[in-house]
Amino acid sequence: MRTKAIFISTAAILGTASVALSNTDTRTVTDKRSSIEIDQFEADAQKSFYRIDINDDDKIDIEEFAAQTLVHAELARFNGYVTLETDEITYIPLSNRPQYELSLSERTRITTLARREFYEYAGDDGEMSFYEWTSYKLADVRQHDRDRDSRIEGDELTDYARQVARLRHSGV
Ligand SMILES: [Ca+2]
Ligand SMILES: [Ca+2]
Repeated sequence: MRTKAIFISTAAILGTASVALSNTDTRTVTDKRSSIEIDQFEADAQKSFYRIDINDDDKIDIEEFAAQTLVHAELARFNGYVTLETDEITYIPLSNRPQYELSLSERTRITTLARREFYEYAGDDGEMSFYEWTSYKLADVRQHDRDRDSRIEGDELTDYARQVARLRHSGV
């Protein structure tokens, strides 16, 4: 059951990603001066909710959450960048393209940490509402806004991309 849920989520999220990649309205954030406003991350979080809610019950459960965490980490490593879907598609490159194939132990580490993270935001009902999901995503983004200027730029962007790819700071 669990394997099936993850498989379905992977297919759905990858399906959307390939649509995103064929979109011509794109930009890539490549240099230190480039920045993304936190509002843009919020738009991305809102759009992604419906993709991640595979069974369309307007909640993200722990399996959907763990699956999206793993899929986004794999996609970021495979592509060498993180995709942000706002009015346009924005690519945030990883500083060094990592080895994308995840070992079994790394997959286990990522999903175990994701499950733990899930309950911090899901509340007592053990499910994430639309609001809880966007709050979780924005809290994650704000952690990277070290100078508190409501923009993610330079090293903040790189660190954000590494976080989505679930790379450890020591590098992989
Ligand atoms: Ca759901
Ligand atoms: Ca900032």
